[in-house]
Amino acid sequence: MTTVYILNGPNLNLLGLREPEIYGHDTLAGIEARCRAKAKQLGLEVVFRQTNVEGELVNQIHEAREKAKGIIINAGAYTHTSVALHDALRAVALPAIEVHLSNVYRREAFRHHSYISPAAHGVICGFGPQSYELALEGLAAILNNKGKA
Ligand code: CA2
Repeated sequence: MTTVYILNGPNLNLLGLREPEIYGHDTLAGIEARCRAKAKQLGLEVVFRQTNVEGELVNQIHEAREKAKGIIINAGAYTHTSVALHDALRAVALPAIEVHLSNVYRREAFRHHSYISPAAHGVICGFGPQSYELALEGLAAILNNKGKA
């Protein structure tokens, strides 16, 4: 079975508990369940992780190099700050999809820049938890050579 890593960054463990007007009512566990159901339909195995620590995200990206064929990443606020995540994604050279629950371009200007995007195959934002399911579909297409590489 083809494995994909779904990596989540800081504060996403609080989903469903705070700021539902921005991030909705789903918890991260609920999003994980939706991802597992979608991955099953697509014939993919999912490793789903969350950490508040930037270096742990770097380590998880490195781990994916050995254990996975692709990465879906919501790096949270590190999206807008982390050269280390940019470098890690470039270094492992796996197809990566950047996801965001919110439409970051409708929000504060500091969310309009991403260090992840130049290292990603594609970006999906603004669809709430469905952003993750759309990312899984896109990644599956890439891995089946049906998506633009
Ligand atoms: O829209 C997204 O998915 C974000 O990656 C979420 C990040 C934010 O910094 C990015 O600009 C966009 C923040 C995640 C914080 O999640 C919270 C959940 C509940 C309460 C407070 C924060």
